[in-house]
Amino acid sequence: MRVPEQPPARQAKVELEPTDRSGAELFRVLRSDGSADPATDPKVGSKDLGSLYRLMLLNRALDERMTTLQRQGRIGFYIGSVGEEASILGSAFVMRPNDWIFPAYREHGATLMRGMPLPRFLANLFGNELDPIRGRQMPCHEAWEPGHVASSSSPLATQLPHAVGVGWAARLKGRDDVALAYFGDGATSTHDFHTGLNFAGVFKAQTIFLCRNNQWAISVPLSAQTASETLAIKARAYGLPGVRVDGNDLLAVIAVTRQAHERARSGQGATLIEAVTYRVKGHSTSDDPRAYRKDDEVEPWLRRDPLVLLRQHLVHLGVLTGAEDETLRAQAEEEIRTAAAQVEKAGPPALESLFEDVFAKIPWHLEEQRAEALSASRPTRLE
Ligand SMILES: Cc1ncc(C[n+]2csc(CCOP(=O)(O)OP(=O)(O)O)c2C)c(N)n1
Ligand SMILES: [Mg+2]
Repeated sequence: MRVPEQPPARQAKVELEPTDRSGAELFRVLRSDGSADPATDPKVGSKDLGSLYRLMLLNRALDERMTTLQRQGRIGFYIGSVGEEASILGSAFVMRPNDWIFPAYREHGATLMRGMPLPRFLANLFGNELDPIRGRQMPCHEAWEPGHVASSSSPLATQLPHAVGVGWAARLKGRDDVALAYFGDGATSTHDFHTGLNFAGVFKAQTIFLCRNNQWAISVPLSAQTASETLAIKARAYGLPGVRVDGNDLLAVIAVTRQAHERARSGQGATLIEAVTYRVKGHSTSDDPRAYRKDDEVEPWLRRDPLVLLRQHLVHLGVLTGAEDETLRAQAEEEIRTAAAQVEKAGPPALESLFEDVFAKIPWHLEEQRAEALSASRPTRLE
């Protein structure tokens, strides 16, 4: 049976109170000449701005290199964040070491910022013997407990109730820890989005909901995802503030996340931030967006690339020259290339490891299978 084509949903217009920031207007700091609006500038020092720019370059180089390795058949899968780096790095930058991060699956930049060593991250992609979980987790699904980064979440929005639990526990214990949960526009259509925001509203959980509205949920455009005027406006129904920010403007993301962080840590409760951005590449290396969208939709977003906007700002401040920029780019690419080449050299997990890590005492039938697998007639490595 052919399903009749639906007209795209109409975004309903709602009258907002003057102080509300969940309407269509975007909160911005960076201006077109590269300067920061003094009225909204979060005043991040140039040393921190430099570190953020270097990490953004590293994140971009990582995405590019891993996509190439996947195309060459050297890793199985990759999912990146090209174009969305400012919303990820800007918000993670505000978090303190005692705070917690609950990623979806594109927030590798945040995980690296929280101190996960690059080789350890890469080992998950190769799933080789350097990977502590020996290739059993999906590639690109890192976790970094020492940096308070929970395991990446493939099932959409299941991380929201987890982040609310941590944010609520902090409140009950009288601590000022904050939990930041990342998710996409598509995840706002799930029951866990509702459960998470509702619970956070009622119990004033110390949680920040960071929605990366990158306009697409694989092949589903935002217009088919919701009839709501914005995503931020959904916060109102849960009794939370909603803020709509330019997700490609690093400084704007930092400014609004700081306010949400201050609100959460001082016991005033959660905030929903809608970071308006764009998924420049396919959903993952398993997707070809040319099947469902036109290139001319992408083009205007390339001019608002978060890397370009931040570079313009650094040049405007006089802390970055074109030559220095070239050097930093080359360094980022080299760092990724060297680390990946090193990690790739490791062998696959030992065949024996198939039988480990599930039972404290291996049951008799697995003992038998292990003995058979390890017998001389069999290969001793997983290929
Ligand atoms: C509960 C659930 N439903 C469906 C899927 C399949 N799925 C994986 S990613 C994705 C799209 C998610 O889009 P969005 O939330 O906008 O995040 P983005 O990938 O754009 O960052 C879907 C539908 C899933 N992983 N989990
Ligand atoms: Mg999306």
